[in-house]
Amino acid sequence: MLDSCSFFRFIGKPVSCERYGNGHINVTYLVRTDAGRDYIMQKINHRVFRDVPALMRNIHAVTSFLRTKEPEPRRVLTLVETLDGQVYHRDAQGEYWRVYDFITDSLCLDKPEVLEDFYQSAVAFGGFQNQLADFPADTLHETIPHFHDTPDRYLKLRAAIEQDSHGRAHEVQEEIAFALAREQEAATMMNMLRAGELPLRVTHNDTKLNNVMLDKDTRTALCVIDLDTVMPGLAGNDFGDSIRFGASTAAEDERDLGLVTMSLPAYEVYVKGFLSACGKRLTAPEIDTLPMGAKLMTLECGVRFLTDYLSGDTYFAPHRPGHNVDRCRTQFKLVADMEQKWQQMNDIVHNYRENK
Ligand code: ADP
Ligand code: GN1
Ligand code: MG
Repeated sequence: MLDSCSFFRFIGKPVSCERYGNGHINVTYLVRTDAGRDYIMQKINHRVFRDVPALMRNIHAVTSFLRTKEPEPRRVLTLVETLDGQVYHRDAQGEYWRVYDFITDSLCLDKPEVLEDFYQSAVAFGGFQNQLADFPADTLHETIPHFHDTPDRYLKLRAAIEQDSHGRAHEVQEEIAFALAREQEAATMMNMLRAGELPLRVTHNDTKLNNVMLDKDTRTALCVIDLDTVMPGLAGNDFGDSIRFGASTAAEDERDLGLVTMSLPAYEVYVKGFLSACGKRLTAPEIDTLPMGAKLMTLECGVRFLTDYLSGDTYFAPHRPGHNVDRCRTQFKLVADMEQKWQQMNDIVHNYRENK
């Protein structure tokens, strides 16, 4: 892997390059140099992101735009150029590589250790939307078409059930039934968008807690990372994906479903942080759809894991047999729990909207 390093303008000579982090999509390495500098080098998944040059143009444009508003190095991702001044390198095997400055003295959490961590991620993602509100959204390439088009995710699920290419459908009948029972509701947000009731915004689209860096000493938000899916989208979906991941009381792949619930205190803290960081930008119907965003992003993610399981695990890398069905089950458990807590979820949003 050290070979790939030779194409980038590092400060110092790379001395080590090791796998790093818990992402599902790209392959991430930590590169250290003899000048004491650290970098993040990533092999970009071009099976998922079909047009890497366009994706890198998006990231370059967005990070350059954010940089005009924020001079502190650790508060915006900084791309490291190749020796010939490009923002990515394509190797002889056709793989694409990019490098970022390592965000030093930071924390990246898979689970909030204290509620304040989750609040800080809400501030980061709300602030990200706020800062990009005047970015020209129509110049962004759609890096994965139909990414959060939930009805389209259902079409793909139906096709995978029909094909049953790995003979697994009989094992997941309960999960299939759970998903299909909610198919109509799953179209709510997309229907509102098409009817002009929700605005299209520049969104992050993958607002997991582990896509935010916190300062290791102050534990306050530093920077939003993982910008591959920055595209036009819905604010409620950005909110919702955060709840899906960060308000869960267990890991995304927990096998003991008794441990998996949606924490209302965590949800409340996130509502507060998100509305305070981007609230004035949001319309009343957008704010009203935040609980639905949480439910539908969780349902959609479960549908995606289920589809991938049925199709032979070609998208989300499994680390054990049945990993994607385990992931699907946690998502559906969370959806069921949100259905129980639906009234409180709506009350909390209304309460903070009034007090905003
Ligand atoms: P993926 O799309 O595979 O999730 P990410 O871009 O989120 O890839 O990177 C994976 C992990 O690498 C992150 O969760 C984080 O821990 C770490 N990481 C990514 N970029 C940086 C950075 N600039 N500085 C420090 N750590 C980073
Ligand atoms: C993937 O790349 P990562 O691990 O942050 C996925 C998200 C899913 C998430 C589930 C480009 O995110 O959409 O919600 O896994 N990213 C892509 O953990 O598909
Ligand atoms: Mg990530």
